[in-house]
Amino acid sequence: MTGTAALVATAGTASLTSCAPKKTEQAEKPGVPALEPVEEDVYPGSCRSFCNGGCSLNLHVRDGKLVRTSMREMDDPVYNRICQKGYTHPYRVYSAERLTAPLKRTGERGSGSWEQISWDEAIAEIAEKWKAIADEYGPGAMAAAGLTGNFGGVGGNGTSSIYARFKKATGVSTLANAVDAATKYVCSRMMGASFFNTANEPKDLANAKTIFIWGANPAVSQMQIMHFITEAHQNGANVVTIDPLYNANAALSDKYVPIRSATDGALALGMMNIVLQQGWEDVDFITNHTVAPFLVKPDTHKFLRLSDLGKAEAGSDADVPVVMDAEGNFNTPDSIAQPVIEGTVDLDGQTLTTAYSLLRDRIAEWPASRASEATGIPEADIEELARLYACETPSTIHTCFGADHYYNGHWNYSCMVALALLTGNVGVSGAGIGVCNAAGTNALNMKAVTDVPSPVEKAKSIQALRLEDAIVNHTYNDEPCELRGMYVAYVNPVANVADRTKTIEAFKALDLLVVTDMTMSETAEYADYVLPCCHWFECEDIMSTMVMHSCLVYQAPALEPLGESKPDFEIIKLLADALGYGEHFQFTTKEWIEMLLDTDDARSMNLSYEALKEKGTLKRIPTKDKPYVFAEGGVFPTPTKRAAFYLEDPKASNDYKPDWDFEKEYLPYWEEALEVGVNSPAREKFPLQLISEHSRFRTHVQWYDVEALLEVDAEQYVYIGPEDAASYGIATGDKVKVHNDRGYLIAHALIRPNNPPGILSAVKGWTASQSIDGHLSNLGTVQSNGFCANQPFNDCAVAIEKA
Ligand SMILES: Nc1nc2c(c(=O)[nH]1)N[C@H]1C(S)=C(S)[C@@H](COP(=O)(O)OP(=O)(O)OC[C@H]3O[C@@H](n4cnc5c(=O)[nH]c(N)nc54)[C@H](O)[C@@H]3O)O[C@H]1N2
Ligand SMILES: Nc1nc2c(c(=O)[nH]1)N[C@H]1C(S)=C(S)[C@@H](COP(=O)(O)OP(=O)(O)OC[C@H]3O[C@@H](n4cnc5c(=O)[nH]c(N)nc54)[C@H](O)[C@@H]3O)O[C@H]1N2
Ligand SMILES: [Mo]
Repeated sequence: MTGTAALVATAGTASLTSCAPKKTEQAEKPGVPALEPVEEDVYPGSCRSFCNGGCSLNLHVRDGKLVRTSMREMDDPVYNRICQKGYTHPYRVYSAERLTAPLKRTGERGSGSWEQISWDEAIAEIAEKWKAIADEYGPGAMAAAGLTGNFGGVGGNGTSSIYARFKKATGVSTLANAVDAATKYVCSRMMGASFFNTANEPKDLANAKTIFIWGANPAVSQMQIMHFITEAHQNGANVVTIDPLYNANAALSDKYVPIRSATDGALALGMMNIVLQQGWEDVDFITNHTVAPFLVKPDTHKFLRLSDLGKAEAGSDADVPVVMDAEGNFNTPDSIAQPVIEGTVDLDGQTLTTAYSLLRDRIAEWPASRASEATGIPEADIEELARLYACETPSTIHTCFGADHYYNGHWNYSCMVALALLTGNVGVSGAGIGVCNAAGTNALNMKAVTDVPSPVEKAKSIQALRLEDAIVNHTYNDEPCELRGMYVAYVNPVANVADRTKTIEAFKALDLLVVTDMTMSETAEYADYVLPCCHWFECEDIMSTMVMHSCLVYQAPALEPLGESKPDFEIIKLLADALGYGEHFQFTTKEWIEMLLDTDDARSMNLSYEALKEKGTLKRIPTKDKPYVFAEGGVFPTPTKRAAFYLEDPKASNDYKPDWDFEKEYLPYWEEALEVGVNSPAREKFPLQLISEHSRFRTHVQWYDVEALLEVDAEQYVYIGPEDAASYGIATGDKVKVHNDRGYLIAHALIRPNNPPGILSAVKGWTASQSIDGHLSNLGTVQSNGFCANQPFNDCAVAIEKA
């Protein structure tokens, strides 16, 4: 916050006076003539970019206009940060692309013909059509979509927002985006928490001796984390980057390990093989904090439980898995201090095996030589990686979605998580695997958010991977399905769902498509009605989830809504009212925040609306100043409180039943990716892989309209390594066409030594109108894993030619 800021009593409008604006003065520098003091109000704001940085900003407002943003001091100053995206918000707020009035389609879908209508007309017409669809086909024939646009906890797509309440009240289906889903799925089933909750707080990286940047690009995609890694490195931590592309993290690492794409699971299995050979496993952790001593019944694959011994009712809470002592007695884990973790036991004519022995058998299938063959990493390097990770501890795996965006994503991550468990690198300071969200605490009154009646017993979820089925063919999982209309906010499926041509066809077939956005997104182009929402700084909100640090961040309504734009919070209330649910939506944003903070947890951390508004950020960490550690002491948020490298009852997250193969799910498992695997048939016609990179200058499409950033990042390139460039006769600056059976992208080529032979890459987030021709999202497949629904963006085989 600006150092000498004095409180002033006035601000632009009555509604703004309560925001504790600050007046700032230009600091005098020796030798520089003093400038006229500048009158400006400084409001607290929150960047809501889905880099999950959740940075706190000062919004400098003069005469009601945002003139600049600056870093705002956080309640925990180690998270004081701002990036080029945070600095360029004024360009977004006043972008020529901003929508300023509701629009109604007048021509064919996607023809770009619109007429401006009033809010009253728009809401009344939408409600009428919505109700007609719900009356004819049921409330679930309308779906709500939302993703990264704004995770605000009041008016955004945050789980604590009014949007969550609206979905429940209307009984709409949810469009399941199936992005970044393999990691979430693996972490939930193995460690009891979603991927965004299984890492320690970022500042705890200072306590790591070894950091593997494995399938992540923190230099670009987790800027709130990167400096902790560089600081740890300067303080002596080993930093290793495992990535098929040589990126900025690789450049600062002690060791860069170029891995063949989507073979991370094989690497983790090979490393575990070495760990076991060398005796580097953490026996105490395995015994006491994992399912290692549980006994697996061969017929059902389930653990032996008290009910099998006649000591509890099957399925009751008391029916816990049992373990065995050295004398062969069975009892609950609490009653046996040193359970047997290896071997078999005969019981009632069956041979039961400990979960740990089953894991060891699986690992034994993966000697370093096999892992080396699969990954392209020399055996000696795999051995060194195993030693570093298991011996130079605590070790953190900083991972994100590099190995997730493949058909085999969840297999890659199940092996990586098993490696962390085998070596005891979870649940202690300096260790962990995953990404941190809100320092492990929610503290919000989530029950109140959805405490509203719903017209459906259970809302349906429709995978974005099956839009064509659900909308065009009216079938989903071989059953009749009516998906007739969609309300799209905070997301842009036409730009981001794989196989874009199919997405467009599906959206064209909808009876009603309503898009609420700040700008005419590529999805809005196909809408019947486009509703203009405010920029984040034009409405009151909080960032409560999807932030990596440990603070709750306040967003003051610093600016008047541009044109006729309205806050999403108000738009949802208008829609709810017109649809007949208005009585459940009688809140102001202040009341909503107060409702969220009405919990004992929030009170115990002194989180109140007034304090939040005054300070802008409030630390909300149950462990006070000590960094939050996930599953501290090895206590996992699973039913058994243990982590599971063996799953007795694996549940598919993919609801397309025919492909379920349980044999691949009980234990860590790995097989090749779908299109970019070595023997994939797709490779015959399309020999190259295309990796999507995330942009340093955008999050997905957001910031696409910022002139200042377009000056330094003027166009989307296809990156190609020197070897491939030579063999295809391509030079930097050539127009190239990257294509496969699904579509193409035409862009200029840029030869970059970072790309090894066989791998092209391109930055995602460029709109169709910013591309020479085609679109990156034309190229990806919606063919997803038989067990885990996930969009495999990088599992993408292509060919390249000069255009
Ligand atoms: N080819 C390819 N495709 C990919 C990926 C890839 O690697 N390659 N990555 C995928 C991943 S990881 C993700 S998470 C998705 C992201 O996909 P999306 O979440 O669809 O990303 P955006 O296109 O940025 O869409 C966000 C939209 O929300 C709007 N928005 C911003 N703020 C607000 C607000 O306050 N209110 C409302 N109503 N709208 C707002 C923005 O203007 C924008 O149009 O993309 C996926 N798509
Ligand atoms: N600036 C910015 N930040 C963002 C986003 C953004 O668009 N811009 N998007 C946000 C979102 S929604 C997401 S999902 C996250 C994504 O966060 P990250 O997953 O960190 O995303 P990327 O920057 O694509 O980095 C992934 C890295 O994995 C590598 N990789 C690709 N394939 C493999 C593989 O098979 N194995 C291994 N080991 N590595 C592989 C890539 O080369 C790349 O270096 O970033 C978030 N943060
Ligand atoms: Mo993502």
